[in-house]
Amino acid sequence: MGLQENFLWGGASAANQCEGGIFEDGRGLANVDVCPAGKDRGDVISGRRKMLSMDQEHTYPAAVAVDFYHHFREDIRLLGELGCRVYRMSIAWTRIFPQGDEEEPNEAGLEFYKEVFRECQKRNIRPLVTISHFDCPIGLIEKYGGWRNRKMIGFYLKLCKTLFTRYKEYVSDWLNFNEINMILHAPFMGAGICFEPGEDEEAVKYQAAHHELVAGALAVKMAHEINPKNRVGCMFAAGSAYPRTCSPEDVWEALLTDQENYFFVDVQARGYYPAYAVKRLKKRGIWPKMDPEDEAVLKSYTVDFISFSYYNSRCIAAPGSGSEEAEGNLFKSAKNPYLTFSEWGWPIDPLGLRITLNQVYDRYQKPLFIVENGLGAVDTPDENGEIHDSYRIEYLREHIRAMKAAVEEDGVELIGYTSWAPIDLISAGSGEMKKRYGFVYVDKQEDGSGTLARTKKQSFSWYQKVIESNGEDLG
Ligand code: BGP
Repeated sequence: MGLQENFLWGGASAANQCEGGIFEDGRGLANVDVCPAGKDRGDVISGRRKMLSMDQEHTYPAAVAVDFYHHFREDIRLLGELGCRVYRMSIAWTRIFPQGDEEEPNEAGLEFYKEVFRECQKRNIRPLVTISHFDCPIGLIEKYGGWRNRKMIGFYLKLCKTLFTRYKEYVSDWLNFNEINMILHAPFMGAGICFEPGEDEEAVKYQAAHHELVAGALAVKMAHEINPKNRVGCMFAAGSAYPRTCSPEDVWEALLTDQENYFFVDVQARGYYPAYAVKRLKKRGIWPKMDPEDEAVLKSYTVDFISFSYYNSRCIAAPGSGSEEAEGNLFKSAKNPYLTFSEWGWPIDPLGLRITLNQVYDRYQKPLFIVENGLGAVDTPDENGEIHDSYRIEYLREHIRAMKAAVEEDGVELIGYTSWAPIDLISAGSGEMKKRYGFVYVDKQEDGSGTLARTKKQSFSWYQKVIESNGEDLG
């Protein structure tokens, strides 16, 4: 019993939340660079306020982030010390193709990631690379409107081809899009979409989703052709929807919420639009425009595994039931009276991870990979500069316990677990620095000050033991 010996323990991050260095070595500007911190962020990431460049009034946390661009050797050494067997990271598209539609890639950008992969190799860490983690060149948004345009498929595949060929000897595990279902909730951040006044937003989102689904399938095809060892997974923001009560109306609403989420994985893992989506999109008059070959492409190139982020479950009440709201990973839902909540109001539900793992595995029967799970909290160093983050240990311990139960007692096939995020970084949802997830504290403060020095938190040695014991010693 226990987890398989080669279980992939590790940590996960995203280029735009840790790298900084956005003007270095020929890198171009991306959607994620121009998402400001503060009150306007919500309107920008949802595509309702068009912001395609930086202004003086706002601050842009991705510009420096935690400066992984200049600290990657130290950071990867720390990951090695933690015992990470895998590092999930992403590529900043605009380091490779600064505008997105160039003929030739930017060699300096390619060199940077090669160095990152070499460093991983030195420490026996296997990279798991997200090709697009909320990342779209501004050049492609200005000229083509982002993923609403079918031409994006070609630009994305060009990026894929460059990555698959250039990094053949370093990388064989890939994710095509981070949290693909976020296109419905944060379409500018997820897909570079800004809405025009009066247009049917749902129609635009599902058209863009279709382009990503086709692009993702063609990426699977290309990855397998270039290197038969390549494995490509999809990635979605998971968290089962619970009905607020056993009233059939609440149960029905919860089912609709799950279907909205699973839609993407249904296509990527099974290879076709599920019946409920066909009916509803057609009835709403927003069935996406497709090319004749799309159906065959989706059918032929399904993903090798399914990965997801899990932060919380959702609690769903029928419209008009007047129940209180709770926050969550870019989704709001009803407040679950049986759970406690993080400082950011996200529900804490470890058993929910076991439930989600079971539901996803029952539905697809493909290997699963938990590629994000963690607790965003304010960490305050004590007078000696130490951080006692027992709340984080508690959160992770209970989630890992639930994960192990899903594997050991329920038979779920699980490849690995990468916690979000081993080293503090910028929050995607809020743009804040003070919402920290790491085992390593970065001295970077909300106002941009700080030395960027890295310090291990209490949770560092705890996670080290977890990995060392392959999840047997949870402290
Ligand atoms: C997911 C993203 C990550 C990460 C995480 C935590 O949606 O894939 O990029 O940021 O959520 O969310 P937040 O940063 O909003 O706390």
